[in-house]
Amino acid sequence: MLAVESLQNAELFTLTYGAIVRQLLTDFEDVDEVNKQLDTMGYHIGIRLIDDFLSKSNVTRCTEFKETAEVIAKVGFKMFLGVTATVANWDADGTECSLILDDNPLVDYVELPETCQGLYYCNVLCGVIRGALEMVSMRTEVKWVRDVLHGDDTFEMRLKLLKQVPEEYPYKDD
Ligand code: MYR
Repeated sequence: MLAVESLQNAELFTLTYGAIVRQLLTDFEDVDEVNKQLDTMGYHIGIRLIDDFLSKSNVTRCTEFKETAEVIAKVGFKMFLGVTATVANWDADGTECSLILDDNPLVDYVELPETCQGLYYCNVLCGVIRGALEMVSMRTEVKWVRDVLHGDDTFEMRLKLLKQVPEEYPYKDD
């Protein structure tokens, strides 16, 4: 049996997340629906977490999406997950890239059973990024394209900028 005292925070977080996914699978009995639920859950976390991120990280606001992707990979992932990611595979117009995780503590004790092969276990992370970016005026689409739990050699997330809404001044010049 696991002694709680011997667990690090990160391990507790990993196990707690596992329990949430298991509960969603029991409640919805459909992996596509669970994927959606995890993404939505992440979105709600993301829209709250951005303030914390901006105040703790002291990053200056990015002007380029390329810069934003690097900040997420090197500062955001490090702050909330303790790992970094590599930004790669940019498309020609610089609006779509991949974040390749160097490591993924969320899946430390996880193996997908046969019945859950379509599950994107880490979908919460896609939602977190989508929610966080929406709060800094970027509408994005975020999805997994490679997943170690599906037999791929790494975790690769595709991040696509759909629309960058110009930030408005809080007052009008008359
Ligand atoms: C800007 O463009 O002005 C800076 C925006 C940086 C957004 C960073 C979002 C952090 C999201 C962290 C995701 C962590 C996933 C575990």
